[in-house]
Amino acid sequence: MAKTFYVTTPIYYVNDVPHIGHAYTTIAADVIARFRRLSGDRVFFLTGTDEHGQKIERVALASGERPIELADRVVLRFKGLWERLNILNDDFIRTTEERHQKSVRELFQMVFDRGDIYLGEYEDWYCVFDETFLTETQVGGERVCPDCGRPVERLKEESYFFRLSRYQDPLLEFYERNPDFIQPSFRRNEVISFVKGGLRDLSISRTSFSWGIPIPNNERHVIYVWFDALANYITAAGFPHDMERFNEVWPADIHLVGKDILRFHAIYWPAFLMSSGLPLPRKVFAHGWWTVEGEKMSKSKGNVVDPFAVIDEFGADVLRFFLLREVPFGLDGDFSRTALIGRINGDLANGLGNLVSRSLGMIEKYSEGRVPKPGLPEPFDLIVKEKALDLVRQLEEAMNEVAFHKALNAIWDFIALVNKYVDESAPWSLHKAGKKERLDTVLWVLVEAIRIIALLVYPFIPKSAEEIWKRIGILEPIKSERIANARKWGLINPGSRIEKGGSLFPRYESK
Ligand code: ME8
Repeated sequence: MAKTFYVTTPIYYVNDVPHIGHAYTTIAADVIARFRRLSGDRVFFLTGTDEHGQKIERVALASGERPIELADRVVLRFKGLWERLNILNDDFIRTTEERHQKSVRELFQMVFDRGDIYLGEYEDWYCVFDETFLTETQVGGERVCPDCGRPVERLKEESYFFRLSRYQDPLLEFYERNPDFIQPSFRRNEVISFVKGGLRDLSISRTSFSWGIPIPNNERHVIYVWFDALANYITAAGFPHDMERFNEVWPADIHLVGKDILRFHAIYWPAFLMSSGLPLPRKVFAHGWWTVEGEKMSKSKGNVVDPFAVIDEFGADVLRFFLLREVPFGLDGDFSRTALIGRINGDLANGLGNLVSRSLGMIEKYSEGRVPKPGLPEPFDLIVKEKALDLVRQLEEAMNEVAFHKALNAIWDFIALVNKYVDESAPWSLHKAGKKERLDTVLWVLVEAIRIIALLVYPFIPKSAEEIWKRIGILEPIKSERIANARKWGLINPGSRIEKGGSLFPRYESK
């Protein structure tokens, strides 16, 4: 039996409510998961929340709550957002759950038994916001975090260390043998040169606060929040409570992360796993960073985009579509109202929406609302057919590269072609001229093309795809359809009743 396809998002910190950056990663994972399910794979799609650590403890304290109260409150915001975005995750992990605490202690013990953990003293810098240890050189004279720019703190405390230095060569060999492990490739090069620059042993426990998982046999220490957090990926797969399932699900096929946390996933995580003897994930894909109207998103600037507000105004599918269509996956992008409205009016309203509404409108008008029976095809019909059948191949290729933008480009090129087919075939003139058989053929080709489009856009804009599916008269739910049927031409049944319906994607005025 084929292995379950396992896709993950980062687990998000509960110190803050979700914004479009978090939505981005989770939407991308959902698209992969839906695409895989359509392709017939068994899928395990995991997301969740990262609830321990000094940052969470401090933020809770500042708001007069216990850390778990803060977590219990914020986790609802994340779960609520995933529901509104139609995210179909198979599990949701919270690091405060018992199954996870057990898993972290077990992993720690395995690494310890391997001789990779020793007690020492940490004396250097720490960024609480990024929960990351930093050296003198990294913080510079200004004493700020090179990643987030916030002031860092001086630490001097007893600490357990992980012998990361021991894994420098094994990691380099692993990257060499698995050239696709880190994607995109320019990120891979960054990681490799970082590792070649030398790896210091990593502090993996803290004593100066208590909100975390205590170290087995030395409860004064809590386990470093990144060691804790990364282990979520194996916990949810069944480690160590259900090893049969674990062996079926693990390793992860893809960890999706933002570029900010690639180092943790591409260096620390594989090193912990190598040490414990567990298999390594197959791929870590780091996507880019969103700015807003050209500026870095930040609370102090007050420009953080609330995904709930975007969904209220434009709908979940629009947000899903925009984030994956606007920017090549892997590169940075800019979120702006103008760009968003441009995509809605252009791609969604004029492109897909218009194609569906005019095609179904003509069937209503010229064919009594039923899919007609086609006659013999003409050359342009055959071009549409050929392009439609080639689309699945292009989509699969793009999805294998995790290139959502390429997938959407291919689909929207096809939509443009079919819109052109409508213009050139001019069904209204065929009707006027009484060319019934030709008219029927054109209308049939249109429904067939729309069927394939609906299936292929389903992972990206599931609600709209479902709606189109219903309107073209297919009774079985789209989610139980298989992508293989997008490789077949002629599946739509003449005689099916279509439903024109209202506008799928209303146009917006850009202010
Ligand atoms: O780092 N643009 O959690 P986090 C794009 N708990 N993506 C963004 C973004 C932006 N402006 N801002 C955030 C953590 N993200 C850890 C992860 S995993 C074992 C532990 C996304 O709440 C992006 O995926 O800070 C980034 O990696 C993640 O949110 C960071 O979320």
